[in-house]
Amino acid sequence: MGELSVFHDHVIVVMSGVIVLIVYVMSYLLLNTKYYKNLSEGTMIEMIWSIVPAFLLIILVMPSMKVLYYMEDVKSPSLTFKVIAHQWYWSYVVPLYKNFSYLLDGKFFGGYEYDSLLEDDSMSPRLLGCSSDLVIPLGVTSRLLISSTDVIHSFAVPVMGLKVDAMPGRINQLFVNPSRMGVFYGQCSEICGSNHSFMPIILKVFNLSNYDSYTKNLLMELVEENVSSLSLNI
Ligand SMILES: [Cu+2]
Repeated sequence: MGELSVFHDHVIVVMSGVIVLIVYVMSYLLLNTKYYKNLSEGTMIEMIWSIVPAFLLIILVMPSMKVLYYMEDVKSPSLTFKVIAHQWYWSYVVPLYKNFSYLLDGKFFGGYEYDSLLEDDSMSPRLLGCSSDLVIPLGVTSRLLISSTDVIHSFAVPVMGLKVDAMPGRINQLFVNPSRMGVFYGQCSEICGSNHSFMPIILKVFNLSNYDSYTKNLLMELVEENVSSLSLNI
């Protein structure tokens, strides 16, 4: 997202120069009452108005391609989160404590799965409250695997520069390495049916120690649900 922001500023600077020049030349020509009736060609000015725009396009394309490839680049993630879209809610599978898998009462658990539905809460803006959030750690490269069970949705958290379609039968991936803690809002961004507007996303970034205790709590919940007699000491 930082790279995208820098690219945006770069484009704004170049485009402002172009717009000022074009508006100046156009208004100058419109207001001018004199003309040179024998003028039919001018090699030098034609060279300039061909080469300068081509050069400007190259200046715009180079950083654009850089950001594009950087976004698609496969980093080496420490954690993997699964995001599954449904009509009309999200479900998440998040890694367990210390990114381990656990065998509880003979059942294998590689992650904690839960649903996140629209739910009004006083903290969130209207229609952006969720019954549960996606929590990721600060300063760690995480991978989000995004898919869908019914129709095409789109997982989008604009402030983090995240947006990818959730396609049924297909897995898309996003990488995120947040540089600050906080609560970040998103929504489904592909018209997916009548309740399309009612499947918000809350992405929370915790620092590592809070993230550790959060995943520990998830594991304890899993243990409580699945282990009847055993007492685990974690
Ligand atoms: Cu959707």
